[in-house]
Amino acid sequence: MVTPRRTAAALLLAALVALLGVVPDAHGAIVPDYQNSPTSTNAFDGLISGTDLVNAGQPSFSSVVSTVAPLVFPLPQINDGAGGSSGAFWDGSRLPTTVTFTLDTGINLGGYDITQIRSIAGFSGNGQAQSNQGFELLTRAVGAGSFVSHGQFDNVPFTPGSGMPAQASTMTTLTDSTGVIASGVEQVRMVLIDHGYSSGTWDGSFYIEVDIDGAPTAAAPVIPVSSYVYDGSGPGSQPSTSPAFPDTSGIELTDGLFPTSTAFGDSRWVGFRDDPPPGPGGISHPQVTFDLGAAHELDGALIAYLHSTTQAGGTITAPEEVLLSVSDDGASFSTPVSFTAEFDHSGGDQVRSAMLDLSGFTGQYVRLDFHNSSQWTFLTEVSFTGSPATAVIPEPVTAVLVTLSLAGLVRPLRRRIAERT
Ligand SMILES: [Ca+2]
Ligand SMILES: [Ca+2]
Repeated sequence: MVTPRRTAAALLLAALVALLGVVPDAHGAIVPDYQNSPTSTNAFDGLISGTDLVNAGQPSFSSVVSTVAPLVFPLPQINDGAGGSSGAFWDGSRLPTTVTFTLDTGINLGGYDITQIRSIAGFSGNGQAQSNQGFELLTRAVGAGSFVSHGQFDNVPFTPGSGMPAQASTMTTLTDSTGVIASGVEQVRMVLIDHGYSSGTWDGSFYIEVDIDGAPTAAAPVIPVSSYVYDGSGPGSQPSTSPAFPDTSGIELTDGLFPTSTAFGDSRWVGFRDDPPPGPGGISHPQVTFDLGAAHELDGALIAYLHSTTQAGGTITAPEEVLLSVSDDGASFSTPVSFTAEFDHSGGDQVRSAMLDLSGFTGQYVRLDFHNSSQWTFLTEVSFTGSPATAVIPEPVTAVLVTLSLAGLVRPLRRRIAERT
């Protein structure tokens, strides 16, 4: 069955919120630390990191963009590891603006655990007003369609005025009570606010540097596959491989071995084609069902395939669609879910991997139904990540529910019993 993970727990938590006014907070609480110097632009420059996740040149950094371009002092200086006047400046007419850092998820497919975010602002001349800073922090996890807000953090100690010192700086450091602000993160977004002193030369904020610290999110464990079959029970699906490119011993898809080249003749490829070939508008349509040995809460699937434009007349291509369904008993399968965007049809000859997001799927059996309008589909590896299915209700919640049931349910029942007697 397709059972959204923790649905029962979520419902119970919602009930608790309604009953007790408890606000569940899966990620703990952000711990902000606000500091400032009323006398120095460079008070915090010594803390600037040149090796944080978003520092220019780090392999974990992909890009930074802003919805409104800074004035004179350009955006790339916000993550260049340098202090002094190396920063990005938005005057009041350019605020609010949204700055989005994108982390590289080509290597670290699971995204990053964000442990600390530090923003340093400061300037000389009219430094105090432009050292004030404030932003809303948001993050987006790999595969998530939207951002999650973690709150707004204002560090606005200075009131502009004629007596303002020429130099000043502020530093906002955000950590989390759990140690991790967010997990599986692909993008970090800061909506920089206008702190309100927008008259004349006192307006805007000068951001010297933003450092984002963390580490790659640990990948979910790979689930050992007990066995798999080419069952061919789907409409038009094929019950076996092509005799020319067989699955030797029936283990080639899960033996962890990849072809050493893109040549389709490599024995580590398992090939499928429409039969009899070449069928007009033919399909290459294998269907494979994997037995994971026991029920698992799935996290993801990796499917390694061949895409070739130069061999066999360009008839070996990425699948156009994979339908995925799960089952607890190997007989009754869930309604198939379609994956298309994960398969790359661009460019030339490559061994490619598609990563399917399977969060929310639970089952012992996973069925993949490949659709391909090309003559051939070539596969080499399929693997799944996740963990054994367990009870989903956390202990503390269970304990509270027991208390609630005693207080809220048992007593009325006793009362009704008492009223009847
Ligand atoms: Ca940096
Ligand atoms: Ca800088």
